[in-house]
Amino acid sequence: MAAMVPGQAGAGEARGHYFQGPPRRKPARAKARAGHVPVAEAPGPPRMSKTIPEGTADAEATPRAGRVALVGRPNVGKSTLLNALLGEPIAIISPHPQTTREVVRGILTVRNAQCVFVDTPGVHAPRTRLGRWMNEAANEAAREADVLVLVAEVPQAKDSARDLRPDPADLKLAAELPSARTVLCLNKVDRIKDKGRLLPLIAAFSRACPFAATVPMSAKREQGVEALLEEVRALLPEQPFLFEPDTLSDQPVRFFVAEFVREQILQQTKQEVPHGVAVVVERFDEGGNIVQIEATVHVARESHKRILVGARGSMMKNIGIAARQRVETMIERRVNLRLWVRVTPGWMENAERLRELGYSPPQRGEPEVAPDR
Ligand SMILES: Nc1nc2c(ncn2[C@@H]2O[C@H](COP(=O)(O)OP(=O)(O)OP(=O)(O)O)[C@@H](O)[C@H]2O)c(=O)[nH]1
Ligand SMILES: [Mg+2]
Repeated sequence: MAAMVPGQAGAGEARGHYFQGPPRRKPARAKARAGHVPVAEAPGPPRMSKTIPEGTADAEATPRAGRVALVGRPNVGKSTLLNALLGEPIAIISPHPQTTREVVRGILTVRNAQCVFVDTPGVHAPRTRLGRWMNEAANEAAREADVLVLVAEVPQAKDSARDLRPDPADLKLAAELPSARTVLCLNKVDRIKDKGRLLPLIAAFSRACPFAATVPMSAKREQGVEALLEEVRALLPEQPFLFEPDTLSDQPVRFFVAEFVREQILQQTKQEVPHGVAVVVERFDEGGNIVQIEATVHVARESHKRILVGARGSMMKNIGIAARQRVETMIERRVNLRLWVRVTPGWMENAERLRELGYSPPQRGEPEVAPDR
């Protein structure tokens, strides 16, 4: 079955650009699917897709489909959850808060249900224009969603005698969401040995908000993923699929390339450097045997550039190697990735610079006063 490229006329003509992808890896998708996973590349903005084997659709049942926003505070594990749900590591993850800056869409079609998961930036008290745009991107995704998953983390248990309590910021967020369509995902349950300690925490959450369901889970260990999928599926509206069933994401490969470079910077640098970095893919040429990619890494300060480049370019070299490997795994082709570092002072505050670096302004305009979260 040929992989379709969503939203593009004459996708079949792009057949020569489809590649064999890596074998499936993770549980939710793996249980539903068998065989190989082609990743598609097409002319114009490249996009990705996967193939579902024939015969998995339930012809009798009415299809369900919808947008499912994963929302929550920074660092609670939303992107880890997206990857666990999809069985593919498309979203970048790091121990730093505010890793995700723009929404990442990942599509999972299992039998007669299609979830268009939308991973969102963590809702936080913003200190820059970029931060305000990030919050608004999360709000917008929540407004447009059919189903919401509020991701909260089990708090670190310092005192084992005390009841675990919800973070007040989680309760504030919960109060703003449509509870009948919201599932609470209590992530990082692997942090506590005695699972009985979850009960008062769940009770406190339910007193504050009548969620449609609550699912304790560990996205990192891929525990509870199926249970969450079942709850989400039950809340999806009955309607035809929004994308071809074999679509993994409708975002272009270029977007993921920039994200994978940023992920390596987040992992290999410290303190304020990773937060001041933006990556723009300048060239994506897949015409030859090797895909040629060039990208510019923008940093806010000269001192950050020195750290990022490292002694005789060693830091950038390591970042480039790791990011290239990640891209090669995704598109199953050999890649030549060239990176440049450029100082672009104040890019996080300047709306024009932000647009140039690929960030989208809020659709409803910027709030006059930054939300206090
Ligand atoms: N112990 C534990 N850690 C987890 C779990 N899920 C995610 N993490 C870790 O939590 C950190 C943040 O994960 P992310 O998925 O980047 O969190 P996020 O909510 O997307 O963060 P932002 O993009 O900043 O909003 C990473 O270090 C993850 O490895 C889990 O189930 N258990
Ligand atoms: Mg994230």
